[in-house]
Formats: sequence, structure tokens, C-alpha cells
Amino acid sequence: MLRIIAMVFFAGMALSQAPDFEALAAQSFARVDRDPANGVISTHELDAVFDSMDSDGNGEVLREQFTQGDGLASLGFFNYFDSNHDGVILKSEMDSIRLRMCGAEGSPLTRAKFVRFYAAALAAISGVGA
Ligand SMILES: [Ca+2]
Ligand SMILES: [Ca+2]
Repeated sequence: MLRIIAMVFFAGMALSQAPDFEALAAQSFARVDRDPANGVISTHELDAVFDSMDSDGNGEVLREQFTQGDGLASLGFFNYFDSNHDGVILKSEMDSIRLRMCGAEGSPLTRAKFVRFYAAALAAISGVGA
């Protein structure tokens, strides 16, 4: 048991400290920040990501739809985003994630905040502690 915890712990450490995690987060940021690409992700840009994952347009993103997304999506963030753990990400859950990324309503979502959010999320899902 302890061994498993230690393995998960070190796997999480390796992932969050790997230099390519930040590169991955920066790539994801650049993919979302494109309308316009101005160093800030707007609500509109995040909505576009949600809509692109919600391929059947029913307002819910399933795990299969989510993990077809980019590199960060495949890292197991689904459960972190699915805050009520019902197996789908609703628009409302996406909105609360956006708020947590921003820090406060109306505060710009910059690349630094975006990377910080994912680093904390990664630590949380790896059981390392944010
Ligand atoms: Ca933008
Ligand atoms: Ca949910």
C-alpha cells in the first residue's frame, strides 16, 4: 500500500517537475488563445474549447470526448473538471473551472495563471497536494 502511494507520489512529482509539462501547458494555452491570440484567454475562447469537445452539442462533455482533446486533456484532468463526479462535464462546471483559473470574475486569464492552474491540478490529481 505504502509502495503504491510512493509510486503515485513520485510519478506525480516527475510529471509536475518535468520541463515538458510547462511546454505542454504553454502549447495548450496557445491553442486556446487564438481569437485573438493576445496572451489572454477570454470566456469566448474557453467556450469555443467546450463546444469543440461537446461534439454532439448537448451541453455535456463525456470522458471520451474530453480525452480526445489535447495533451493536457489526456493527463487525467477529466475527474478534476467533473467536480460532482457524475461522468460528464457540464457547462456550469467549465464555468467554475474558468473562474478558478482567472482567480476572480473579470480578471484576465493569462498564460501564467493557466500554467499555474494546471500545475496545481496536476499536483492534486497526483495526490502530491497543491
Ligand atoms: Ca485571446
Ligand atoms: Ca459533472
